[in-house]
Amino acid sequence: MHFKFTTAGESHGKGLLVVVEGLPAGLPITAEFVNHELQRRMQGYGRGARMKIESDRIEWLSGLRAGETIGSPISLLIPNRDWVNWQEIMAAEGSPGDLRRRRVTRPRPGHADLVGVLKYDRLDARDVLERASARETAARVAAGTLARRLLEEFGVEIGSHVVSLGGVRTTSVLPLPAPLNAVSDRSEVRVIDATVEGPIRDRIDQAKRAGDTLGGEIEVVARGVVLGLGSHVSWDRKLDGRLAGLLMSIPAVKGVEIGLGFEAARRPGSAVHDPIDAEADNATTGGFRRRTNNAGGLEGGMTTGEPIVVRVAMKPISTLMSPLPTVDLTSHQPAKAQSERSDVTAVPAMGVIAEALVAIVLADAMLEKFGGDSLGEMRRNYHGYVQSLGSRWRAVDSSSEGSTLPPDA
Ligand code: EPS
Repeated sequence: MHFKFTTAGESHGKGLLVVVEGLPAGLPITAEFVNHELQRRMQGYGRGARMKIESDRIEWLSGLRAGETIGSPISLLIPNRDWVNWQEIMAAEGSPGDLRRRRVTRPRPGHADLVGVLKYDRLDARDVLERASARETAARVAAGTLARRLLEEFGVEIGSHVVSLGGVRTTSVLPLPAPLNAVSDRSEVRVIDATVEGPIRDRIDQAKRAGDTLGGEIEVVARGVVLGLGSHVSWDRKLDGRLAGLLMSIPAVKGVEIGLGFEAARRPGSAVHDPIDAEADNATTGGFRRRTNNAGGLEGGMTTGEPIVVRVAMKPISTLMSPLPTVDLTSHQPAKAQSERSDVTAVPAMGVIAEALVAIVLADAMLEKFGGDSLGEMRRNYHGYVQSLGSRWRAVDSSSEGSTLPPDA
């Protein structure tokens, strides 16, 4: 079984549609639970006027009865409140007529506009930007929240925080609070280091005045993930690759690091790899623990049972209020790029989106390993695995078979 999902919908169309398949029957979930995550995604200092218009809430279309999944595909709708202002421009049918004069013809450097119109052979960059818009991430957060609900049943907690924004870095606060979001969600820029809150806000204000935009980095931490999700045996089963792939698909994301990430490349092995200790009562790690977690919870493409730690870097949004030079596609003359209402930064929101996508990858790996038709079946599979994790090695210690093994086997 796999967690499969698809999204549809334009930024200023009627709404966003999500279809999720693979969740077992019997998983309790409410619209309120999903709406809470959608609201979290809409927050953050530096967001634009659109977020004052929207109030994202889902409408279930299928897959649920009496508050529980029934095993069939789940579909849901997130209506766009802004649709009322765009009905004419975004009408599904009718002649282009008047729209010809309102075309987007000055592609923004850094945006999908130019490549999209050429590749798809369109005469209006709106046909591209509507789907390239980060509005689509609302749909992914909804899908990811269903995954998060499944993971909760198995004791997994996922949170995130901003580690840098507009070049202002937070100092690391270790150990990280748990649950992480209880602290980061209290901050308008989702930092847990309160001393940088003011400087980051100032940086955003400054960029806004200059008509500029800002990028930054976030960190996602997933705790309580059992050892052994993913696999070392084939490239497409390695969980680090699956995480990086999905996270890199967030609009404007340019980099993903796991654990120490790029810093690991600069250190000797003795300062990178996490020494192993025995910890008999730690069931989800098979009776072991790591003194450090530089690996970010993944070795050989498999979860170690330590927290999964992933950092994601986002470039500044490509819609600038002080637009960059481009070419007008109708005249082929130099022009200023299209400047639409947009955000100064969406880095705090990106953390919420990244959490949702990490949840999707983990739920997918859980379903692959323990999946069943019902939540009860999945639970039995999970607990059976956890109970037997490492048991053969424990038996070796006391059995005669064990004594025949070399001491370092
Ligand atoms: C976006 C532009 C802005 C953002 C939008 C992403 O929207 P608009 O063009 O309507 O002002 O607010 O993000 C969202 C709508 C959202 O829900 O996150 C873009 O061009 O990518």
